[in-house]
Amino acid sequence: MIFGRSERGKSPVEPVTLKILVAGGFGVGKTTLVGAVSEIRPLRTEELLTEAGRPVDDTSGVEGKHTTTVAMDFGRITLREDLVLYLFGTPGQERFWFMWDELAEGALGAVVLADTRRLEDCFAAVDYFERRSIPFLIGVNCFEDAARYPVESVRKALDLDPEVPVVLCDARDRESVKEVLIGVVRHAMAYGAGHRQSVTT
Ligand SMILES: Nc1nc2c(ncn2[C@@H]2O[C@H](COP(=O)(O)OP(=O)(O)OP(=O)(O)O)[C@@H](O)[C@H]2O)c(=O)[nH]1
Ligand SMILES: [Mg+2]
Repeated sequence: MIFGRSERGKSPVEPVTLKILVAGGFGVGKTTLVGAVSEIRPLRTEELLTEAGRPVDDTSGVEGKHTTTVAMDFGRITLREDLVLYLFGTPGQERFWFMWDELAEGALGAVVLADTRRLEDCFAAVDYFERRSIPFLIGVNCFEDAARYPVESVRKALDLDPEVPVVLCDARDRESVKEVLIGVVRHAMAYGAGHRQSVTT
């Protein structure tokens, strides 16, 4: 087959690229999730949690944790030949929330990770996306030592609108995270179409 100059070296389809945010409370597994699926070495901006930070960094419930994200996580995953997601993990701690508006710019949708032992930690993220009409999905990151709750109780506890999907996941597992991301894209396509004027491509 003969290709013209413009086609040479090009992939057959130009993929659509979508931006997805990964939000949720401190230490819920955002950096882990981005790292589990990213096909490029994820960019991380982790800093050591230090003795000096102890009064402001509430590590109760995540005592094994030694680092925290200070700006963002960044990763990429090709869901299909024609669909690429760019993942932006937000910093979990309140003192870094001033960065959220910039990270949210142009986002198609978001995953809000939740830990059932500290469900209240994701209230702020839920509020944030509700207020801005950014479609989101709740991913319940199932830590081994946390009690399992039916998704309906999580939905109730978070007082979610009925269309917001709630899924159980394991932030360390690539296939599980892929399902979550497919869920966000589907939800955002269905729900976002009527609510938002344009989708970034
Ligand atoms: N058992 C278990 N541990 C997990 C899971 N997800 C994350 N972890 C661990 O929990 C800790 C916190 O995970 P991170 O991915 O750093 O959390 P984060 O949400 O990025 O934290 P911040 O950026 O500080 O808000 C790490 O030690 C992970 O290894 C999980 O699904 N199961
Ligand atoms: Mg992190």
